[in-house]
Amino acid sequence: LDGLLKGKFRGCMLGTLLGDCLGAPFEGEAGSKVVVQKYFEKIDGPYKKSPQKRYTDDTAMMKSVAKCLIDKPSMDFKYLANLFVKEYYNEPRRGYGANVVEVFHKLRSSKFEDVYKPAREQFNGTGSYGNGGAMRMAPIPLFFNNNYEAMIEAATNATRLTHTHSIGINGALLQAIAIHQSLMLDPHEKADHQIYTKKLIEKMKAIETEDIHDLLDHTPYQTQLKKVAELLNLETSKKEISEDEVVAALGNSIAALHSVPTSIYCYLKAQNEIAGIETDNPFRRTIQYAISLGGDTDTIAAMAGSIAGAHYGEEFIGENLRKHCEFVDEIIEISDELFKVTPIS
Ligand code: R7I
Ligand code: MG
Ligand code: MG
Ligand code: MG
Repeated sequence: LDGLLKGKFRGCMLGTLLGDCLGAPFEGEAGSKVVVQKYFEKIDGPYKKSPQKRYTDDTAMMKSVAKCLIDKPSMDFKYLANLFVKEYYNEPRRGYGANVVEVFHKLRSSKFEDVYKPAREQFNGTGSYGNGGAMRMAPIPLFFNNNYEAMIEAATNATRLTHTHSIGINGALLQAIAIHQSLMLDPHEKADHQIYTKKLIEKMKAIETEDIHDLLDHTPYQTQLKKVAELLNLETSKKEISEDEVVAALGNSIAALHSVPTSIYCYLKAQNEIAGIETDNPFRRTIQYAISLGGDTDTIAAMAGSIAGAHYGEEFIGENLRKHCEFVDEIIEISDELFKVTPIS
């Protein structure tokens, strides 16, 4: 059982890395199943040496979250803010969100006096609703897999360092909850998408309680999740849903509300065959399909990949895909260190 969980840790962390690296070349493009199928045929075909795909801010920040848990298992958010800033100034050209860099500048110049203040000041005080909190979530549901309440609290605070808009925070919480749910599943069995989405909606009901005054819908994630469930139900009754329809219904942007539910949809849909995606492997199918939707491809593939990786575990992640990405061995090492410090009941 220990080995199973260790493999799921690796699968989840590699899911972020591989989705990020393989999705990054398509960020901001219109989706295309045909183009992305050809791309994956090359990557997953007979190995030809080629420059490895580089990871972006998604993995850079996820790595800091993992390091924080490894170094300070009781979670020290000032330390985490330091790690984010150090990482950014070391390698600023990793494709960070346009506005979040302002937070890093302010954190540094204020000497980390109040680590939550710079994020609160973003966008004239509303805070960012970008998916930057959600994209780096993976280590938190892994470490707190035994303690749901502690997971929610840590995920909230880790997000608030850069994102304070309730959409930004609740998107990160939904991502953590999805990983947490998938971690509990048997790698060789499919998740029942009706039960899976119903559970997510129930948990979001407990989270989307405060009125969000600047929004017409006060339970936006529950609304999105109901759409996810509807799309999957339509597919069960044999109706094919096009990528355009998915994007129109759920979105594919850098807004957390229009990317986290999309990632969950990608993962659940890719449990089964998808026309135009030629692979038997559900992990590859998840990230390939996510990238086919276009838009924020690195992040949607990274988030879908980490949920899928938490379900299937490392053994479903093929050698070919790994060879084309930088930092694979390092992520495995970090994942194993995280596993070592994780409290097991
Ligand atoms: O959320 P964040 O870390 O960006 C993550 C994304 C991922 O796709 C990464 O791969 C990377 O490419 O960036 O960074 P932020 O700068 O906080 O938010 C990203 C963008 O979302 C901002 O630059 C804005 O365009 C938009 N945005 C908002 N726009 C208006 N009002 C986020 N919050 C707001 C808002 O409140
Ligand atoms: Mg990125
Ligand atoms: Mg608000
Ligand atoms: Mg992105």
